[in-house]
Amino acid sequence: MTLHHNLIAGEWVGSNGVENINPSNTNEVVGLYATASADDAKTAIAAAKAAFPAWSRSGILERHAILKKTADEILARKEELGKLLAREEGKTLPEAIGETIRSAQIFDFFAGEALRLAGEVLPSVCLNIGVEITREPIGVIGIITPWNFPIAIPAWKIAPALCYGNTVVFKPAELVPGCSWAIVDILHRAGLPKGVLNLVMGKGSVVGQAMLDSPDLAGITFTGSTGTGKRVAAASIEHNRKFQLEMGGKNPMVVLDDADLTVAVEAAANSGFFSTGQRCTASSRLIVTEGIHDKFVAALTEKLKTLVVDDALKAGTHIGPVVDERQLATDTDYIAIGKQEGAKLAFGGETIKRDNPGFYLQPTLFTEATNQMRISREEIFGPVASVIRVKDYEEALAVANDTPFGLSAGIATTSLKHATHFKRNSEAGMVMVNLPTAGVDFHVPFGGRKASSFGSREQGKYAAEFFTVVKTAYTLA
Ligand code: UN1
Repeated sequence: MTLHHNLIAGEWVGSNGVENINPSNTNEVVGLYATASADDAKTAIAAAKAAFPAWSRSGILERHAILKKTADEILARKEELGKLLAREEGKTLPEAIGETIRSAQIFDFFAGEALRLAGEVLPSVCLNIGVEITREPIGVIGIITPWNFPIAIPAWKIAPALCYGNTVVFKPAELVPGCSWAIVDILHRAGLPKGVLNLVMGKGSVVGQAMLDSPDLAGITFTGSTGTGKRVAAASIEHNRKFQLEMGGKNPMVVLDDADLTVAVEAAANSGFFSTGQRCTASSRLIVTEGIHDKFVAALTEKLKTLVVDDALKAGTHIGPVVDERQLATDTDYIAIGKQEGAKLAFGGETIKRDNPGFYLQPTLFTEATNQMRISREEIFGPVASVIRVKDYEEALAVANDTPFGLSAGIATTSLKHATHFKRNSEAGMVMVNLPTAGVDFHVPFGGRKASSFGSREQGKYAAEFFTVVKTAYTLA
């Protein structure tokens, strides 16, 4: 099997390979990927630092062309890359192809943004002085990405970093190096100068730690667990470095008596269970008012019965496997905790066997849950959701906001008054009306509040906040 190397200073290097295993069939090795050492990470950071002066002054047409070429190749190879994604991560092939298209759209968007870099010109309060406000790249950016969106999240961090003239050291999640390797290969062949983008695949404790400890990273953008996010924050403050964190969620979906039942059930099934519930935007707290509660639980349970859990590549699969053994153990531990806490297991809860050995788990629904239970407060990151019964809209809103997290929140209602009030009063970064809490656009800001996020928003033109620094220049006329 060929070894996929790390890219450091424009060269493909590295020898130690680890196997990338397919969670739908653990007998299958998707590929062999190099692991970087702490010294490799240091060399990559030095290469990115050396490449920064030239790249930060590169022409916008060059940046546009490279990002556009990358978008076009990803799109042209969407079936192949989607299949790779489904094999390494376990989301279904249609979901994986969708994510691959999204990643092409992100590169396309930032190819355009490179041509739209702009500033402001203002008069000074003093006579005969002009003020210019411009945005400059910040320097070398460390990018650390999670396993659940192996191609979209790398895209939405790498594309703006390069678009605004930064250089990059990129460490993808250990479990899913395949898509990351593929997009780095595409960007490299699209003509990025040596050292502008470096790939260091490997362990968080080794490669990630070397990045956190480096005085030469001007910024780190991280998506992953709350625990690691806190370590990124602490190390970044130590080094006076900019940081942007996207972490967990415990997203509520409110269902009111006046909801369209079909709309509510579709939204809950999608955001609770699709992508195997492995999305920080998944809704795991279904907060349902009394009048519709029993009908909603019955209809959602019927819907769950129809969802096929199987190999991610099989036609007709709705829910692929859990990503690995460790995540499966977390999910089943939480299912046991939910039962101990007194929630009622309304559907699922069991691991299942399929033709191939894989990490298959039934979509799992608890009812009679309270918002104080651990299954309602802690992020599980699996296909597990709980229904919390409430009296009315006011109680639903209070319960929705009573959480340490604040990424995304949804409401299913036909009342304009309640939808409007919820949009205004939800303490989440993103609010969805009659839509799933997960599955976001690529051209608008993404991010949350409270323990879900830290720093400025990702995606769309708001990405410029993190990837640039503002300069104010005064000139005497
Ligand atoms: C989506 O719901 O479409 O890690 C995107 C995550 C998020 C991305 C969610 N950063 O799940």
